[in-house]
Amino acid sequence: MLVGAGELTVQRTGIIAGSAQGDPMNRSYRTVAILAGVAGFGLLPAPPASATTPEPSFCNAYREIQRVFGSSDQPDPQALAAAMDAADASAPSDIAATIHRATATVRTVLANNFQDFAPMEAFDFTKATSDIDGWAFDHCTWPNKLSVEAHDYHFVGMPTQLTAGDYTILLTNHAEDAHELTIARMKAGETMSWADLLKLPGDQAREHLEIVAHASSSASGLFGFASATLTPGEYLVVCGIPFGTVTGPNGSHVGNGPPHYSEGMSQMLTVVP
Ligand SMILES: [Cu+2]
Repeated sequence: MLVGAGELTVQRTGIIAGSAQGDPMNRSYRTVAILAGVAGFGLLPAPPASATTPEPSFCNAYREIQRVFGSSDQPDPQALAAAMDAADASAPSDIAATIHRATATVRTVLANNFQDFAPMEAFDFTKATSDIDGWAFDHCTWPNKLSVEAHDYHFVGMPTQLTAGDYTILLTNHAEDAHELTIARMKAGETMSWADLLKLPGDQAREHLEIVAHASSSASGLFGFASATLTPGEYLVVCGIPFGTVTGPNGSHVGNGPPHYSEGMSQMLTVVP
């Protein structure tokens, strides 16, 4: 979840962010969404089996942070603050320092009413959130965990059919480019075909979609995290990051190419009862 300035821009230029241009509140939302699980902290060493058993309250708080930033348009600052308080209070010892560092960073942005995102635009923050994502995915006893890889330019490990329910998804970047995993379905009443939708630029495609879940993994080795409640229906799993987009400790660059899905980084997902 941490994201450098570039990552923030990546979020805004991905398919999920196509409608966010110029909207400061939406910008803040995307930033925190990243914190909440998008671009992971990558390469957290796998804790030994005897590592601290996470308090269920931490896992619940973490999911609440995910929920606050999930698919709604506007996160609730009070709900976010409360969830971070709960996460801090229940932080397991072996990841506590990273959790406290990340929440402190977000609080500085909340305190200035999302006017200054600089604290959350450092790659260190992106790395920290990635570490938390990976740790939580490994240790929390959530149902229906899915581990999906992002490659240039396709997903590996994303099922094409799932049973309806709650899912936790960890996206790991195995590529050089920044990637995202967005699960979306057509808005009610849409008649456009999926094939036609995938011919559209990201900002136009986004207008036809209801985003159900989103994870972003901004650089090789980093994690992205998403939780989703999937009801029966047909979904698109897609990456809308523009070609040429990279994020890293030495700087970030947002590409001006077409979205990754134009080269096949998408698949369908059928959710059955
Ligand atoms: Cu991609």
